[in-house]
Parts: sequence; C-alpha cells; structure tokens
Amino acid sequence: MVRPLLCWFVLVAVVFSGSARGSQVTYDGRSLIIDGQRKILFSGSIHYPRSPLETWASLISKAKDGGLDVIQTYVFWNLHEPQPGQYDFSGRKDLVKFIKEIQAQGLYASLRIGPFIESEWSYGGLPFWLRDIPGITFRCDNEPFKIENEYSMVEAAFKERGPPYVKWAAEMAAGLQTGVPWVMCKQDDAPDPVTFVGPNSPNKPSIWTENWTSQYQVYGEEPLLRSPEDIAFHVALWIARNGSFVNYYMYHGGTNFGRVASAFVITSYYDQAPLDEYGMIRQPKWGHLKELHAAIKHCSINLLRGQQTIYSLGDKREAYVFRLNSRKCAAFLVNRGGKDTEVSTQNSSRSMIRGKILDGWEEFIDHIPNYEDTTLKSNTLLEQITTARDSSDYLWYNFRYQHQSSNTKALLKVYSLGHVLHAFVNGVLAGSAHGTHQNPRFTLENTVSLNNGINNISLLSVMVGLPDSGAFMETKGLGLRSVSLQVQQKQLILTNSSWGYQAGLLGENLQIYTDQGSSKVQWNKFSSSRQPLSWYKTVFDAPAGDEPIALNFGLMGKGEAWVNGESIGRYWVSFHTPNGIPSQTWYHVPRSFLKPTGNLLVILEEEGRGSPLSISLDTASITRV
Ligand SMILES: *[C@@H]1O[C@H](CO)[C@@H](O)[C@H](O)[C@H]1NC(C)=O
Ligand SMILES: *[C@@H]1O[C@H](CO)[C@@H](O)[C@H](O)[C@H]1NC(C)=O
Ligand SMILES: *[C@@H]1O[C@H](CO)[C@@H](O)[C@H](O)[C@H]1NC(C)=O
Ligand SMILES: *[C@@H]1O[C@H](CO)[C@@H](O)[C@H](O)[C@H]1NC(C)=O
Ligand SMILES: CC(=O)N[C@H]1CO[C@H](CO)[C@@H](O)[C@@H]1O
Repeated sequence: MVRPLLCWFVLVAVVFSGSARGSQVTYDGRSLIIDGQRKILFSGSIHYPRSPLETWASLISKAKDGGLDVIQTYVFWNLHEPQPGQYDFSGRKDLVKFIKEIQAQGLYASLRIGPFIESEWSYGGLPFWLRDIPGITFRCDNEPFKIENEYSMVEAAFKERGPPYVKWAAEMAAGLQTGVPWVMCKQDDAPDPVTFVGPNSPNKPSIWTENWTSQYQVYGEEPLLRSPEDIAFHVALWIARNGSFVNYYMYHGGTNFGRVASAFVITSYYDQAPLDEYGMIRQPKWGHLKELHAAIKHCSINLLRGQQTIYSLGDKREAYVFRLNSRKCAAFLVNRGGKDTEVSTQNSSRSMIRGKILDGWEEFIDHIPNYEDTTLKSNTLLEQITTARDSSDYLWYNFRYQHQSSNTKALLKVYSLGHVLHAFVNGVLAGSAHGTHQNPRFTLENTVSLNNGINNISLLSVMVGLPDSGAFMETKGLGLRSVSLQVQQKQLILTNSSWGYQAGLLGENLQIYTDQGSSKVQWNKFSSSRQPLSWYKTVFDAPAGDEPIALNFGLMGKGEAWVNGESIGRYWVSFHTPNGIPSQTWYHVPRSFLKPTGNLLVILEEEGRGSPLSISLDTASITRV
C-alpha cells in the first residue's frame, strides 16, 4: 500500500555538535569533514521526550552497536517554553543531558533546532501562545514570527513572502558562527553556506536528512511496513551515488505521552523502527542495517577519495566503481531485475505476554453540563482551538431548546470541522461520529427524542491532537460549524442561537487522575453500567522482571490513561483499520513511571464501551526465530 507521505516537510536546520574533543566540522562537495577527515556518517533519529530518560543510555548504546555515528533529534520548543519566559528542561525534557549522553558514548549529535519541527508533534513544536502575538503569521517573512527553517513545501503558499524568509533564516543561522554546518532539509533554494540534501551546488555534499524506516501511523490505518532489504538497498544506492550521510527517521520512535501527538497520530511512534517502541532490537531490520553499515565503513576510504565510474551492465544492472589507485577499489553492483534476496541476519519476533487482569476498579461518571452551567456564552458556534486554547481535547457546546409538540422525534444534524463528536440530549447519549486523518470533517445526523418543553442539548466536540503542519497553521479550525434540528417538516438552524461553552471535562479540570485530585470526587464501586465519559480507577503492583510493560486496551473504546498522575497518552481502539482491528492495542507504561506497589491507574473512557475488567498488564518479550 502506498500512502501519501504526509511528513515530507519536516524541514529543519541541522547542526552537528562537536564530539568530546570539540571537533572542527566543515564540508566539501563529497562529505562532511570532521577534524580534517572526510566521513561517511550513519545517523538515526531518537527524540528525547518520546522515551523515558532512564532508557536514553541503553537506546544510544544499541544505536552505536548498530553502526550509527550520529544521533539526531529535534528540539521541541513548546515543551520547553509552555508559557512565555517559563522554561522547563526537567526529566524527559533534559536536552542537555541527552546530548551529553550521546557525547559520553562517543557519537555525534545532529540537532534539528526548528523552531518549526512538524514531527507529528502538537502544533509542529510551536508554542500555542505564539498565536497571541499581534500581527503574527507563522512561517513567513513576518516580523513578529521570524524564527523558522525548512519549508519548501509551503513556501509557494506565502507567495512573495516566502523566498526572502528562506534567505533571512539562512543568514541568521550562518551569522551565529556556531562552528558547525547548517542544513535546510528539502529546501532546494537553500542559500550558501547553508547546505541542502540535493545538493544544490557543487561544493555541498549529498546528505539525506530523513529516510523513513517505516511511517508514522494514524488511528484507523494499518502500520506501514518497510522491509530491511528495501531500506538497505536504497541506502546502499544513495552511497553508490556519492551520498555520504544518511539519517534514519526514526531509528527509535518511542511513545507520544500525554497529548503531544498531532491530529489522529497514534500514541506508539514508529514502532517498526530498528529499535521498537520499547527500545528493543527489531530483527532482522537492526542486524541487516548493521551489516550494511559495517560493509560501507570497511571501504569508506575508497569511497571518499576514489574516482567514480558508472558502468551499465545491461538489463537493469549497473556498477558504481570507486577507484583509489590501480590496486584499490570499491564497487556497488545494482540489480533491479532480480527477486529480493533473503537477508541472512538473525531473525526474531516480539510477542506480548498476557499478564495480570486488573481488578478492584472504581468508577466516576463525569458531569454533562447544561447551558445554565456554563460561564462562556456566545451567539454563534465558536472555533474549538481558539476557545479551548489547548487546555483540553474537549469542548462542550450547549444549548436549550423549547419543544412544543407531543411528537418527540426530531432530526439532529451537526457539521463539524473535526475530530470527534458525542451528542447528548437531556443527559443521554444520542449519537457519536468522527472524521479521519485524511478528512477530519464529518456530519452527524441522528434522530433524537425530545421532551415536550425545555430540552438540554450538550454537544461534546473532541480534538485528537492539534495540526502539526501546513501553511497558515495558526488559522486552522476545529469544532462545530453548523447545527440544525428538523422537527416534522420544519428545519431550525441553530448555528447562531445562544450557546454556552465549557472547555475540559470536570474530571480533567479537577485532575482526578492524580493522587491528590482523585479525592475531590465520589468514586463508586464499578457497576458495569458502561456510560459514556466514565472514569475508572484502580491500583496495581509493578510486574516482576525488567521486560517492557504495556496495558492491553483491546476491548476499550477511546480516551486517555494516567499512571501515578502521568499521562501515558490517548488511546483509541474502537476506530478499526480496514482489516477490522485496532490501530493500537497495547499502550506503553514505562517501568520508570512505576513504584514497586500501589500504582494509581486512572482511565477516562469517553465512549463507555468495553469494560475495565478486560484490561491486562502485559509484558513484551522477544523470541528468536
Ligand atoms: C559522483 O561525483 C563525481 C565527481 O563529482 C561525478 O563525476 C559523478 O557524476 C557523481 N555521480 C553521481 C551518480 O552523481
Ligand atoms: C522473521 O520471522 C517472522 C516471524 O516468524 C517472519 O514472518 C519473517 O518472514 C521472518 N523474516 C525473515 C527475513 O526471515
Ligand atoms: C435542563 O437543565 C436545567 C438546568 O440545569 C435543569 O434544571 C433541567 O432539569 C434540565 N432538563 C432536563 C429535561 O434534563
Ligand atoms: C451566523 O452568524 C454569522 C456571523 O454573524 C454569519 O456570517 C452567518 O451567516 C450566520 N449563519 C447562519 C446560518 O445564519
Ligand atoms: C525522504 C526520502 O528521501 N525518503 C526516501 C527513502 O527511501 C524511499 C525508498 O526509496 C524513498 O521512496 C523515499 O523517498
């Protein structure tokens, strides 16, 4: 299956930070040059906030063992500056510690500083508060913004404000005199001395900033698998064609904890990478690439200093020969005609071992607000992102409807820009609908039952992540756009009637997923009532051993889960792939989030499907094949 590649333009500036010795990094037309030596470099992306700090050393060491020279990461601005001037580099956000760990293991760091990063990350890494700066237009030659990189895909949309902006970004970067080269990913008009993957000038090397080891996955779709043979073939071909730098995106993906995933992106990130979501070695991908790296490194002097000759061997075959002198050469033989050869490296597979079924559940049903309960009122439907300000995925739209008829049936019609809607009439769920990653917009059309008299209609619009890309991202809208009720033959347009708003659910606003917050509401014994907006709570002990742990949510619906107050991410198992299975069944619980005993698990189940009695605490294990 070929899917449109939606992360093309993860465009960024790249800086190569020096090694322990404070290396000199320059480049020529062949490669990057470190301390006077041309280098073929293999790089892999690992994003520090997507893996627990306690696992960084092991991930970097497995990457080094797999033949990597460089670890690449973005810098996630909205994580580090949640409010203007308030900085946070604690825990998983400790960028300096991550870079020092790379250095301690003798590898280089490639830093994609953004500020715009895309990366399937909420708002592409831009802080939400940037929207409040008067006169701002993101990502163009706009004085209040003036912070970007990378961007050829959206450049045309900004017309004449595009190219000067690229020039400004390049001059600004070079002017900082960091002593390391800068790269603009996929920016074919990158001005000198900023390099580009192309390359777009003979004195710049061919470097490949993003070659996908698979693809990020979205809810409702299957994972995209890319075979080790296919990746290795294209990497070898790239090197044969004078390439000297390859970055694997991702070498290890990790987990989108909390609400950081962008629209419809699943919580597990690039699980199919050479190191899987849990940091375990994925064979034969990891091993096959390791062998390729070793083979290329073995002849890197011939490749970097030799003279290239290309021979056609007829019938889809060719040879790329790098001759150093009459006795030394290295050659790549390319055969596009034949079948894939099986890789010889060790194979293995991962299985999830069924663990303890959790019990001792208590429940709390969240409050469905009515128009009277809300403080924010408006005579029109408000846009969701602007109104909820990223404080929550949830925004309630409430109105009162005076029905004067003994005929109780009416047709409720709601058009939404995305992403999910649950409609309640007089406190009872009257219908749900959702969009998709490809098309977030949808219409809910349901027959509802009305009382003769006042009816409370409460529409819960749910966002499954902010956008992470596109031109004019700051103006993209979500939430309800039009609402109507058809009563007998009469169509009532309610779009501009009086609406009352509440951002966030009661349980969220009270933080009942924390130790402290959980006592602020009355929890009841679990009753199997399966109501929408149910909160479930229990405590559990950490499983013995050191295998990675994941909660099996296979029979649940949609929501979010917290362990000891930390969100392990959104889950959505009721949105099946075309093959009829959840896009993600297991949700990673890092061991570092756990105490030996008495861990608090709180789950918000939005749809009220399934039952917490089906949830087990499983472990991941690797078996050799
Ligand atoms: C590789 O570089 C050499 C020297 O610059 C050049 O002659 C040759 O055409 C390049 N090969 C490819 C495939 O671009
Ligand atoms: C590796 O093992 C898996 C699981 O048994 C199998 O599906 C796959 O074809 C094997 N791959 C190779 C290259 O042997
Ligand atoms: C509608 O909401 C009002 C105010 O909260 C409440 O008093 C009334 O009982 C509700 N009506 C129905 C039918 O639920
Ligand atoms: C609702 O009000 C807005 C702004 O006043 C107006 O542009 C829009 O046409 C109105 N929509 C309907 C359905 O009346
Ligand atoms: C970003 C990029 O250039 N990705 C390439 C990685 O390899 C596959 C397979 O050849 C290409 O299709 C992608 O374009």
